[in-house]
Amino acid sequence: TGRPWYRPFDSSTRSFVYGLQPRAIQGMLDFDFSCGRATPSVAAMIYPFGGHHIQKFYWGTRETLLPVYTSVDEAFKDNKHTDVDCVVNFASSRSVYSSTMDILRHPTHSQRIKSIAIIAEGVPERHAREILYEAQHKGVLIIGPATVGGIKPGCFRIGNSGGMMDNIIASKLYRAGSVGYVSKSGGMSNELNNILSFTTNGVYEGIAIGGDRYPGSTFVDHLLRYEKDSECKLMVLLGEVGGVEEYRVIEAVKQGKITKPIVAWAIGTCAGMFKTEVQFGHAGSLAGSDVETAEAKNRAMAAAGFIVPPTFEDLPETITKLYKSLVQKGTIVAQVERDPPAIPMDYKWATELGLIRKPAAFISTISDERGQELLYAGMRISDVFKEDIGLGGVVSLLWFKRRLPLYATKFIEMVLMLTADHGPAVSGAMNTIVATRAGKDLISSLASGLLTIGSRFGGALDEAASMFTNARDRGLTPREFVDQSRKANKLISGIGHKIKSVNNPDLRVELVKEYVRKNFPSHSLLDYALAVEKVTTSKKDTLILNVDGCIAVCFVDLLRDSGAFTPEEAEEYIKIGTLNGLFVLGRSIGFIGHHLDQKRLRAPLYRHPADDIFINMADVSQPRVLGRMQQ
Ligand code: Q5B
Repeated sequence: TGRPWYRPFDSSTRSFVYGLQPRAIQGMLDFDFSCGRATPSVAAMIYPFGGHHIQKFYWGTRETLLPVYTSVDEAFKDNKHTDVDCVVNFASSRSVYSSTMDILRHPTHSQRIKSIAIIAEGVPERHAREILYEAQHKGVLIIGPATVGGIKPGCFRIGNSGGMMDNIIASKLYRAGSVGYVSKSGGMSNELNNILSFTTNGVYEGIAIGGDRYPGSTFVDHLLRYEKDSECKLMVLLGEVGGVEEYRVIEAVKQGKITKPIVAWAIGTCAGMFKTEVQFGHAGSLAGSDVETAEAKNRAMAAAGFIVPPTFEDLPETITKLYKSLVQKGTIVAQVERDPPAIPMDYKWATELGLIRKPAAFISTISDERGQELLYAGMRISDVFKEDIGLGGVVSLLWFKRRLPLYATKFIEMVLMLTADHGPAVSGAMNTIVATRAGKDLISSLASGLLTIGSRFGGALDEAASMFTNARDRGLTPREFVDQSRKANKLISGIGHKIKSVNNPDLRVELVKEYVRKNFPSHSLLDYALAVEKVTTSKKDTLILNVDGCIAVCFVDLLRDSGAFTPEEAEEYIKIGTLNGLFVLGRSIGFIGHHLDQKRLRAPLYRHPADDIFINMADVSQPRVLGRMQQ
């Protein structure tokens, strides 16, 4: 990639991210976009589970696709990503060793990778040392383990370094400044990003080396790079109690290898206030000897000519002074500040902040599963059982959004039980059976049966409700209603049955009538329908009030006279097809039963006997010629 050794990251750095880290990658891409990068800094992901696939990310307001490879080898193969020279390794402490070694020891492509950031915490020290040995051997810069990584403003962001996008913008990390810093922790790096944004022209590069005792690269490694890089004008070293890394920097300064000004502070000066030795957050932040205390380090760094503030609180002022003097000397030439870029905010985040609103595409008012407990029309599922509202109660909640009186929910259950099946010969059951025998699955066979329900079979409830209601509301006598229907050549829905008749009554209808007469406050429409039945059966004894018709008129009585619905609601439920729903729901039980029955019987494919079909092609024996040829 032609970058000098001291500048591993620039605005064309491309990386592989090891691990499935969509949020971190989106953060990297948002950062890239804010910097005005031409291409995303992540070229691909490597993730051993889930197979080779592609993931979608935002690139500004548009979307871009990134491949997910299942191994390091697959990512390197065929020279697909020759521009990649960095790996951000999110593998867990268990797999970070093998994945990093896979990269470092890759037989043909390991030379391409120049830097690896290892994010995992808890990497065994032996593994960390072996990785470091291999990396040094191959000339690969290791950042971490146990680090957020680092950031090169305007160029490249390692994983989640720099925090949320609003932090990145506030700390002006979308463009380069002149200060190179090193710290151990990601949290303190964020603090430095912030301090440097208001005390100087900003960060040139910042690296958190990680808190372990054996970091893959140390303060001095990065400071030596900054020394060499002419764009970096001053350095900040934020050390801490424990270890001797600060002394290696002192050594480099003494040897003249580092000449640029360093503002430095070792955190943990409060350790002396404790009676016993204090282990701070990081694995390495424990003073093993006097020289490892923060106090001793600050004294030694000051003695070596570093600019060490009296306290950490004085750090901003100390940096400001140094920065101003460098500007005065002309070492730093302040650039014209550019406007912070507009970063598209994630919809979810913007909604959480209350910044945007959007009309919902759907409205739903019957159930809610988002809370701790599922709600049916506001009633907790546990209460559904506690109060034993039964299936009728559940239907009343989900269909009518209210509790109905017990006689009504019992009626709903009765209807479902009565309509559950009517033998294998009815059209819907036949279709279910034929579909099952053709090898279809339960849902297809059920659907095949359900699709048969219509105005003649099982789907006559809605029209029956509306015809009887209209006739009665218009003040028609039963005979006038029958006569008018006949004149209009219209069959009365809810009247007539293929096999049931006055002499062979449908006992289901008898049960419904009995229940309604006993339990409903009013059954005026049922009475009207029975009067109509008297007229129709006087003509033909199969023209009885059938099961569809009887349930329909009784349900209208319930809607109109139970007191649970307004007149408008009652009309609406008749109009929107509620009543056929009762037959559909009930009969689904039977259709599923027929499907299972046929499966159990291993029933073979059904083919209807041709001799049972009168085939007559007489009227097509001389095919008509259509269109132009006819002329
Ligand atoms: N006529 C049900 O027909 C059936 C008349 C009528 C005035 C009428 C027929 C009909 C309306 C729709 C209806 C639900 C097709 C039925 C159900 C569930 C089921 C099914 C099961 C289960 C029966 C003979 C003569 C003709 C007609 C006249 C017939 N219906 N007049 N109003 N409604 N009803 N469907 O027996 O002068 O001789 O020409 O469409 O309510 O589906 O068990 O099978 O649980 O699964 O073939 O119970 O009534 O009678 O059509 O030969 O007519 O009566 O005009 O007069 P049929 P057709 P004419 S319950």
